[in-house]
Amino acid sequence: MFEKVLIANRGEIALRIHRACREMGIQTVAVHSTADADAMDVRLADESVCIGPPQSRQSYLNIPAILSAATITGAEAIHPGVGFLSENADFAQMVEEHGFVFIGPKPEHIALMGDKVEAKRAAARLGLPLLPGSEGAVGSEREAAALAEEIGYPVLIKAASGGGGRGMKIAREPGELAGQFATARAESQANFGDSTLYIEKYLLRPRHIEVQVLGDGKGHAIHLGERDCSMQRRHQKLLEESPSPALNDAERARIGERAAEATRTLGYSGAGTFEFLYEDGEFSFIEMNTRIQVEHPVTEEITGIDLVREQIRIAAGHSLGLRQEDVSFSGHAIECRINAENPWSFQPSPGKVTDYHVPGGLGVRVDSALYAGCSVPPHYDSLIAKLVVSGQTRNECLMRLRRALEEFVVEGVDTTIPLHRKLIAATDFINGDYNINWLERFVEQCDERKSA
Ligand code: MV4
Repeated sequence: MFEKVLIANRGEIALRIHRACREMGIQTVAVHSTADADAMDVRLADESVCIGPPQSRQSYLNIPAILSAATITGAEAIHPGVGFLSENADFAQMVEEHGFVFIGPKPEHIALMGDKVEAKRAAARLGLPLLPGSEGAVGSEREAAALAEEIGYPVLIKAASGGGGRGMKIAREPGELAGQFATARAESQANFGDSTLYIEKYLLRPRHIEVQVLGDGKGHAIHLGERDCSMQRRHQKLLEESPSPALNDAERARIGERAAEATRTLGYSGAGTFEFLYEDGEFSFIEMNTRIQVEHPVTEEITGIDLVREQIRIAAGHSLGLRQEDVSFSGHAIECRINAENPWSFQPSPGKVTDYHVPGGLGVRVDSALYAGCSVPPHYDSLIAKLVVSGQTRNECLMRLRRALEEFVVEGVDTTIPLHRKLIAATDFINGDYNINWLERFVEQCDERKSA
């Protein structure tokens, strides 16, 4: 096992990785920008190295500075966390070339899944269900129009280099296709330096359901069930739960087994997530994420498996100790993302946290690097805490979540806590009856929004 790991990230997820390392007896190195010098994740690490000024480009995305920090501290492996360099295949490659271990999948798998056209081709080969659409890239507007007639409107034009909702354009009827195709092409070229596009049938009211997998690259792979991530707005997830209230046990087992099988056939190593849209009882693969995800704790809560520890063990060359039959699913878990932002306008709200009190008790977990008196810098993602609540049933989980949100105190910055309190009281949410469009409409109807 590694003796020392460098954590190439910040905040809540950096602390989460530190915790896994600590329990495994691994020394940690924090890297940080000047804006994060007093952060809790930096304080708790065994060593820390300042790698640059606040701007991400000059610090958390500064590859030479991170590799230098690993060299001078004698770290053996680098964990990229989420965001920043976590899905950068060139970074993973460079880490290995400099003699360190990248705690994540092989660079070729990161690159494969980063190209959404190649990812879909791979998914097709692996036997995963896909939406009707182009096989590979669409070369011209004429080709797109012909294909759209075949699959039927509405269609969605997506960028091969996009993902996570970036670079998508809807054509609702034939008259919209040419314009949307041209716009998608221009925006994709401008944003990603790549104008490759593909098209799919556009689903109007899907749920977003993703399957967590672990592979060891040596022929073993398992799934850890699904997470329902439909509660989102503008591609920012607000709340995630597992199991999904939309699936029955047969659907759950079937999609899990297919994802595990795909992971095994790929020879994938590490943690990964297959994203699906789910509508009318059908799953359709859309993307694969080749990193640990923000919402991984809900899976940990219902399986009891430490996903970051598994990532580290796999990266250190261990075979997956767990077999599918060793994984048991128990109860229900919900994560609320607490962001430092106005809950009605979603405007970021950086600043000094003047008071802080976290909820506790049975089934309540808070992953956060916040403390009373700390600063939330304006330069980064606004996620400041994850409230993860579990219970034996979804109803118990909901009751516990309600009281945990009542206890949570964050003063000095605006947070999404008031929105969570309101949304978990909504009948549709209580009934598990929501899709990816639900939250947008809910927020529009909130009176608080008008005065925000
Ligand atoms: C779609 C779709 C409807 N139909 N594809 C957005 C993020 C990216 N991962 C794929 N996305 C979507 N692809 C087809 N053919 C709707 C979305 C989508 C979405 C998906 C998951 C979670 C939230 C979303 C919000 C808006 C749109």
